[in-house]
Amino acid sequence: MIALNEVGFLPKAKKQAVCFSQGHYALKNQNGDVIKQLAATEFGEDPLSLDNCYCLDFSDIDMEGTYQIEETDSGDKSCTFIIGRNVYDEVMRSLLKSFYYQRCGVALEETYAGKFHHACCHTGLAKELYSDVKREVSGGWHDAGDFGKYITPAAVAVSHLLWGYELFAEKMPKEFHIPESQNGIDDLLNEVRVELEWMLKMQREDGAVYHKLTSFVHSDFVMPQEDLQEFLLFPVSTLATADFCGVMAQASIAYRAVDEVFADKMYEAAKRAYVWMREHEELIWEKNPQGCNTGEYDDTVDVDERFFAACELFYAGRKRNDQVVAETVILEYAKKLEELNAADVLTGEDAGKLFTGLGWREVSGLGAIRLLYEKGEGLEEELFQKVRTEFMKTSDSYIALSKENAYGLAMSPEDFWWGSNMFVTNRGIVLAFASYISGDETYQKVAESHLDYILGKNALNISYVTGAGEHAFSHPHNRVTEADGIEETIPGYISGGPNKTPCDEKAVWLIRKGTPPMKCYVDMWECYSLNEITIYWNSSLILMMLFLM
Ligand code: G3I
Ligand code: 9MR
Ligand code: ZN
Repeated sequence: MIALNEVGFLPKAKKQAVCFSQGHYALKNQNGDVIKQLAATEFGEDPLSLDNCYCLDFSDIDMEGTYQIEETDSGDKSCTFIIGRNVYDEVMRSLLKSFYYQRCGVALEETYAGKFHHACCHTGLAKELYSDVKREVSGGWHDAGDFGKYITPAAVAVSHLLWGYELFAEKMPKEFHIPESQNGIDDLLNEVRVELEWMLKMQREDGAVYHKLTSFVHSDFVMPQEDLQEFLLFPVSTLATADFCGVMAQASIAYRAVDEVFADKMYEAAKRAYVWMREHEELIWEKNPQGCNTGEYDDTVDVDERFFAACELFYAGRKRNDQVVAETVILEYAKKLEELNAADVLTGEDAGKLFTGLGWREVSGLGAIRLLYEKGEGLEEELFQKVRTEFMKTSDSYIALSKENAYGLAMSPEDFWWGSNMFVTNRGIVLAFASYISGDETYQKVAESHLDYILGKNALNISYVTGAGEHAFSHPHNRVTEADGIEETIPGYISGGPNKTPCDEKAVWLIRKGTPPMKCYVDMWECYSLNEITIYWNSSLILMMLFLM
């Protein structure tokens, strides 16, 4: 087995493969001509896979073309792959298009969805969980392989995508064949608006935002239009309200140039959320009631969400000469985060780190990216330097960590939780952004390994993106792909990936105790704790790729 990025490499990128014996390796072109003999460097036992690994490097080859690596004694071959400037264009397009396939409350027409078209779903009024209040809250994207819609992951997905647009609009396809295409606005903004419009409906008149909108229990594996359960509005939370504030402020910046009315509407919504958030400084969030099994997005620390909200609204306000957030508020939350970190209270991505969380539970990194991108303008130099120092410190620790395994990943064996692929892509973003602000390419080079891993350079020799690469996974835990009766899987979805503590019935049964973290995965649709898809895993991969393209 020779594991590498099955889609291929940009000419300028680092190019490496992992193999499992000393052997004799040759890089061959399409005609079978040997382009280069590759020496295998022994790494030793890799702590993430427990395999004895060897590394091959052919970074110096930058000629565009189709290639393959062969072990000449055994005839063992890698996938064929491409070196080319446009090598990721198609994957990027399909990753972006996936959000269209997640749309709720509308029919997916054949013109845009092709064979994956389906009728309109989830259009009834939703009822507040503990009252008879009903609201019209249709629209947006299904969160994942389930049909629920949750504010905190939605905010994170939108934020990733808008950063992609703010930093790299020119690298994104202008159109990806959705109903709004050719309306004069880039499709990224068209598609993201679908989610933003839904989020706006989720805000109460007093500014607070409902935590989620789901049925009481997950539906069976049916098409969305066949799920006729009532959607419920779950109690407002400070987590959802702060995240909403942050992302609406951010979006008010991104949409200003194309639709001022919409931008103003979001800005005002962000302000109302902010006022409510400041009036409720204690965490408000409820666990699922007994019997309810839809996503909890459980989080008992809302300080990072508040930090994100404050950073975005501060800069959105500055851009329109309207100061709502006092500089001291950002400082206040930054200090609280430091205290929590010192007390070891932060979990998940943020555990032991500061200002780098980019997942549904930890969003301090979203606030930090804004603050660093704006070079701390208008803030005390000390605050800016603190955030920058912590951000770079974590990036340095990621470089050190990446040297400990054969795959060059900023991952430790402990990091392979449910959704480990997002840990990989979020860390890739942190590294790439460290290069972006420091001008030091070293971080970016390490980030490249993270893309390689997702696209096939891993112990299972599998690409975690549907439709991308020879060994792409194809049985996601996704109600639509299972229920549509179509053989082909919708392309452009990243899997949650290996999970050393799986908890769905099938995976618990299949993954034997002691399996190395990187191998705790099977491509089976039943395994939601290994193989589901979500909007925020897709958005994270998109943002990471844009940095690297
Ligand atoms: O990172 C922490 C670690 O610090 C801690 O020590 C450890 C102890 O349990 O937990 C780790 O957190 C894990 C977390 O994912 C990491 O992001 C949790 O164990 C794990 O349970 C959690 O899984 C989440 C899962 O829901 C269950 O809550 C996934 O991240 C999250 O993506 C997933 O989201 C689901 C929704 O509920 C419903 N819709 C589909 C979606 C995707 O599967
Ligand atoms: O299918 C559901 C998946 O989308 C969620 O991530 C997961 C956690 O909320 O729950 C899955 O639904 C399972 C339910 O929790 C328990 N019974 C089996 C369901 C999947 O077949
Ligand atoms: Zn729906």
